[in-house]
Formats: sequence, structure tokens, C-alpha cells
Amino acid sequence: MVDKITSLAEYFQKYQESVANPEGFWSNIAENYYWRKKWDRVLDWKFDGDGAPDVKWFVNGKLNITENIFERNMFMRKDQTALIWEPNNPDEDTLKFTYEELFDKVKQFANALKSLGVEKGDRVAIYLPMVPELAIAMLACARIGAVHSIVFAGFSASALADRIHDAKSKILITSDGGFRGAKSIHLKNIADEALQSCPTVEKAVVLHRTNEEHINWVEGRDVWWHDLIENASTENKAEEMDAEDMLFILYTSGSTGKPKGVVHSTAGYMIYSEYTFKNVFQYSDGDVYWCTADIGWVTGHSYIIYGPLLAGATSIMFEGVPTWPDAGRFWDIVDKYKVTHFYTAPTAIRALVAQGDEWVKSHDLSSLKVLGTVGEPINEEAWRWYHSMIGKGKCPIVDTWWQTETGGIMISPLAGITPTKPSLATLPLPGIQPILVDPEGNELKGNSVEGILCIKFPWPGMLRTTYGDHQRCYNTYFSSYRGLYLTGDGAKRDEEGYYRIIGRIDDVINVSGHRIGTAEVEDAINQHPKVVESAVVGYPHDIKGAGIYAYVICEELTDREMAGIENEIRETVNKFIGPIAKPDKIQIVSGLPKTRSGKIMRRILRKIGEGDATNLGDTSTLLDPGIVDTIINGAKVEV
Ligand code: 6R9
Repeated sequence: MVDKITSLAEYFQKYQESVANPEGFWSNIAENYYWRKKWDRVLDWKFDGDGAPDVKWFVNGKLNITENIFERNMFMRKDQTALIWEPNNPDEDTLKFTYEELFDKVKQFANALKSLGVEKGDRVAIYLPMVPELAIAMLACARIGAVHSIVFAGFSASALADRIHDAKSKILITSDGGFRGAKSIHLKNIADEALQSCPTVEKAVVLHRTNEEHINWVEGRDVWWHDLIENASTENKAEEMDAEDMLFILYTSGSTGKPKGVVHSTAGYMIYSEYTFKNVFQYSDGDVYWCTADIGWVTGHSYIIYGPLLAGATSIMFEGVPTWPDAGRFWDIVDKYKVTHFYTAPTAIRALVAQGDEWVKSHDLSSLKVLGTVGEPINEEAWRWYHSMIGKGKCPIVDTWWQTETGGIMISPLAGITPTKPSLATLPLPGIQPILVDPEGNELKGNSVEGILCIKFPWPGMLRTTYGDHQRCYNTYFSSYRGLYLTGDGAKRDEEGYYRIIGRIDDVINVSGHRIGTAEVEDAINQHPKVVESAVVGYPHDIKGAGIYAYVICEELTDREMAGIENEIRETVNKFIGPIAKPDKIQIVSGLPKTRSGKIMRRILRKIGEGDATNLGDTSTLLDPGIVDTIINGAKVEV
């Protein structure tokens, strides 16, 4: 069993150990796993130089992550509930899977995938709603050594197609549709549209979920999930994987261009996801843990599926949304399953604060022991409400900072152990060596400093590459400050050495905890035939944390066209990315503040979007300084 830290003194001691002797520290933890063959060396690494980044943990070790979820836990937990599934509609039946039942389903689907010709190393795209089959499909891929690439089911056909293309996925797993609150989304139609431009996909496996009446069917390509598993055996021996074999790809937005396929490897990710899960949440046997994320994001990968199931926990998977059928839904579920650990996003907390306290007060939340947040900075007001209204002042809050690229939580309190302060992610976990630098890359030493957050030593859960383009991985994360991993976040280290994450320093907007690249939104807006150019920035938004503000130059428009243009632009973004990237505010402008070299001065647009036209800085280098006043006058906020 992977041991948990149990006191603050022990945390400090482990932290020191992990810095003084990282290899010893992580190999001790790795001893707790089931290896087909032990590693020869614990770590080989370089962040700079030829071929960098080059990071290998547990060199030449052989294993399968599902053997560590199932076979390793089976003796103790055969009949324990592994996964509880709560449907979108509270009147529909809940499903529960013991470790043994889930194992059988995974093995069966693993065989089904094999029968379609899926082999070790093949990429499998998964585009499913939050149903148990999503968990089964991802684990079945891991079982046979196929690489899963899960695409959030809120993404559009074009975004799905881009991701399938980039990963050259051989199979797509989807469903007829998906339920979300009062809505039902016809996923198969979206998938069909995407597949028109995806020649690598040989088969599409389709799950029955919403029983859509009209299903478009491509003979020879499409196969029903239920038909596929009908004759599949539940006997399956796991594929032997190298420690560094790819486990999954997950796409995330960056500051430029198309999303990047972040690649995670097998052994390091396995060890890191379980270790962080157990330590941060202080999960104990018998606890019921619920992370409200969607498995389409990294939080769902690491903290609904891999971390909890490796740790032998009981994990809840929820298909629906916090406000349907009413704003008490989260608390209904907490009460229904006697949830002990609850992990959600600040944006959900703020949305529920806005609905009023009555929704909370009418439920029994006394089972709760630990609360968590992830995805964006939590403002003090939301933190205090979460602490007092949900946790009744007795539950520690773990404000967990991490990223798709880090694989697991990096900076966070350990629940009940690290003294917390509202809005601070507090201290690095053992094995994590953060460093703050100034824009020139000089280290900011000591406390009470603010700078760019980097990490100076490898940790097992870190990304290994960006799929199909290793140079891009280096350029994005390792080239700005040589020898350091650049997080893209700004942070402050306070007088006590606690970290407060301030937010992105690049052109990424964190909307409701989801990363949206401004360049991607601009590319989408520019697809509209009447659009000449656009510039997108974030602005403070009460619920979402950040909203999307788009400044758009159009060709000459008639009055009628003008009246419809905002909606059309939103629809265009919806089509090319999905609803999460739709701009909240669109301002049609006659020009953008550009320097003489043609660069858009986003700083100015950000200020205007924030409603602050003071201190716009030096605008004299602009090609047309007059444009600034014109934009201020037409702004969608009081400036
Ligand atoms: C896990 C996840 C990563 C970005 C990250 C940062 C922001 C995440 C945070 C936080 C402040 C926290 N972020 N957790 N900011 N406090 N506790 O969200 O991954 O979707 O890749 O986003 O989210 O800006 O760089 P991902």
C-alpha cells in the first residue's frame, strides 16, 4: 500500500527527502506496485540540449496500469464498490460496479477492441458522455496497450476531427447521444460529420444512450457497442507495457494555434496519480469520493478514474450538471451516497452561491470530511462560502494547483494537515520543486516575491512530449527559461512560503476552469465570411472567472447583417470549437490597436474589456492611436 503522510512534520521531512534524494523517494513508492519486471534505473532526464525534453522514469520497468488497478486490488476489494454512476435524470437507476464487476467489463471490452484489430500503440479516440462505458473504454484501452485520446463531448465536429487527425486515431468510440441537464445532444451526428474528414478511422463503436430515433449508419464502419461485446470473453491478460510507453493523449489549448496533444506515459503517471490522490485528499477505506469534473478533462482522468481506482477507492461519476433539475442537485447526491470527499471547480461554487443558500440548507451534508477545488484561482468570497456553507467550518479545503501537462496535483494543502489560507494553493507536494523567475529568467529567491512559476526538477507524472511534434513540446514548455519547465502561470510566494496562483501569463483564458487559447477563438471567428480580423481577450466574469471578449473587424455590413452578426459569430465559434468557447461579448470595431510592426497590443484591449481606460500605457507606438478612443466609446462595458 502506498503510505500516506499523517502530520505536518512528516510532510516537511518527506519533502526534504524528496529533494535530497528524488530517486530514492520515488522508488520507495514504486515498490508498492505490481511490476512484470522491475526498473533498471529510476530516472534519466534532461530539460535542455539535444532531443530535450527527455525524461524517463523507471527505465526498462514493465507493467500494465490496469493490473495495478484490478489484479493488485482484487484480493482486498473484490466486492467493494469501485464506481458509482449517478445518471443525469435523478429518476433513472443508479449503477454501481464492484472492483470485480468493473474488471470483467474492462476485460470484455478489451477483447472487443482487439476483435476490431486494435493493437498496442494504436490510438483510440473516445467521444462519450459521462457514462460508465467511458471509464470502461479508457481502461480497456490501457489493458491492451492502446492509447486513449478522450475528447470532451461538448466539443464540435470540427474540434473532434482536428483531434482525431492529429492523433491518427484508428477507432472512434461514441454514443447515439448524451444527456446534460434538460438537453440531449446527438453525438453520433457530430461524430459522423467529424469522420467525413478522418480517413484513419476504420471503425466507429456506438453506444446506446439516448435512443435517438434517427441514427445515420455507415455500413462496414459503424458497430453497436452491445453487438460488439455480445460474444466477447471476460478473460483477458493485460498487455505488457514499458514504463515509458504512452498511456494517453489529452489535447489542451496553448497560446498559439491548434491544441496540443499532451502525452502521458504509463508508470510515472500511475505512481503520481495515486500518490497525489491519497495524500492530498487523505482518502481512507470506506470513504466515498466524488469529483464533479468531466472525464474529458485531465481532472477526470486523474481524479475520477486513475488515481482513485489505483488507490482502491469508491469513486462517483455524475452524468449531469449542478443546476438540473434544480440547484440542489450536487447536495442531493452528497446526501444520497454519504459523500465524504467532494472535489469541484470554483466556477461551480460561484454559480451555486448565486442560487442562494436555501438549496444547501435543505440537505444533510454531514458526511462531508474534505472539500477540494481545481481549475482556476478561487476567490476569497467563494472559498469562505464553500468552507462555511458546505463544509460547516469543519472540512479542510484543498485548493489544488496543477495542469493537464503535470498529470497530477503539484501545489496543494494535504487535507487536514497543511494549515490553509483562503485562495492559496499553499505548498508543493513532495517531489515537486517550484521556482519563481522574473521575465529574464532570474530566480526570485526568498519569500514575499511574485513571478513566473516554473518547475526545476522532473516528477513522475509530467508530460513526456506533445504528440507528433516533440519540438513543439520543447518550444512551449522548455525553451523560455533553459533547464526549467514553464507552467504558463504567474504566482506569488507569500511571507510564509505559501503559493498563490495568480493566473495565466500567456494568451490562454481560463473560462470556467477550462483553458481556451485566444488564437483558437480568433481562428474560429475569422472563419465567418464577413469577418476580416479579430482579437480576443479575457475579462473578469463573476461566475466563469474569466469571460471571452472579442473585438471584430468586419467587411461593410448592411443594417440587417449588422443586427445578426453577433449571433452568427457565436455560432461560428460554436461550430469550430464548441459552446465553451463562445464569446460573451462581441464588439464590432473599425480597427485594432496595432503597433507599426503589425502586432496587436492586447494589453490595451484587456484593459478596455476590464472597464478600465486609465493607464493604457504608451500608445504612441501605435499605427493609429485614435483607434483606442473609438474602441473605448463603443465598448461593451462602462469604461
Ligand atoms: C487541472 C487543470 C491548468 C491551468 C493552470 C492554471 C489553472 C488549475 C488551479 C489553477 C489557480 C488552482 N489552475 N488549478 N489556478 N488555482 N488551484 O485545471 O488542468 O485544464 O490543464 O488547466 O488552470 O492557470 O495553468 P488544465
